[in-house]
Amino acid sequence: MIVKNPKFEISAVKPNQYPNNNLPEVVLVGKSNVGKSSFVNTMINRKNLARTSSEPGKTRQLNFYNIDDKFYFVDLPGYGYSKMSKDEQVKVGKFIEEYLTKRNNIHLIVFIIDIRHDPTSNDKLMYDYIIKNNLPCIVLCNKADKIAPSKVDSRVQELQNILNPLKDILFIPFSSEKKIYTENTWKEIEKYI
Ligand SMILES: Nc1nc2c(ncn2[C@@H]2O[C@H](COP(=O)(O)OP(=O)(O)OP(=O)(O)O)[C@@H](O)[C@H]2O)c(=O)[nH]1
Ligand SMILES: [Mg+2]
Repeated sequence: MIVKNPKFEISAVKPNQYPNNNLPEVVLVGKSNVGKSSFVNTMINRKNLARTSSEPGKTRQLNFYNIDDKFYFVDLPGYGYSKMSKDEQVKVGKFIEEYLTKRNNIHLIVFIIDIRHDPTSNDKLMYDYIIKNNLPCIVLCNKADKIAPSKVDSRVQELQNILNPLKDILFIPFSSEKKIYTENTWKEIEKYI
């Protein structure tokens, strides 16, 4: 897809703040620092439209990016950021859950994990939640630049064996750093929007 005019539209923490024009939404989910905001920038070819940081806990609200009035990327705060106070973790967890359960124009969850690490217990909880709620999902194994190219495919297989032994969900590698595997990912996203 060639993106021409991506715009940050709004940050939200409750339903009456969500955009109300009913465009399809493609939602970035995953632990803190895994590369959700970087993913948005990579796919739309902008350096810093979505704010990123080497420190976990950068994104604290639901951020809606309007992609050429065709769909939204919705960038969520990550989970598992231990420096966030317990109160704030609970608050953030609640508005993420509210969004995922109530929003009916979610067309796809892009669930991002780190290709180098086995899924955390929070990853497993989130994955199970997505599947139980019948949300359409693909899994991106990000930071593929961090391992040898010859190991990428087998590592993606390993991660799928852990989370999705039935192999009915698509698992693909990704790298924002090297901007590789973006074509495949666009092809998949386009099927859902
Ligand atoms: N090597 C490598 N680094 C990456 C990649 N994607 C993201 N990063 C780095 O990982 C760090 C975190 O990226 P973010 O995009 O801010 O992560 P996030 O998931 O949005 O984090 P939160 O907002 O805290 O939930 C930054 O330093 C990025 O440069 C990648 O594909 N490869
Ligand atoms: Mg972020």
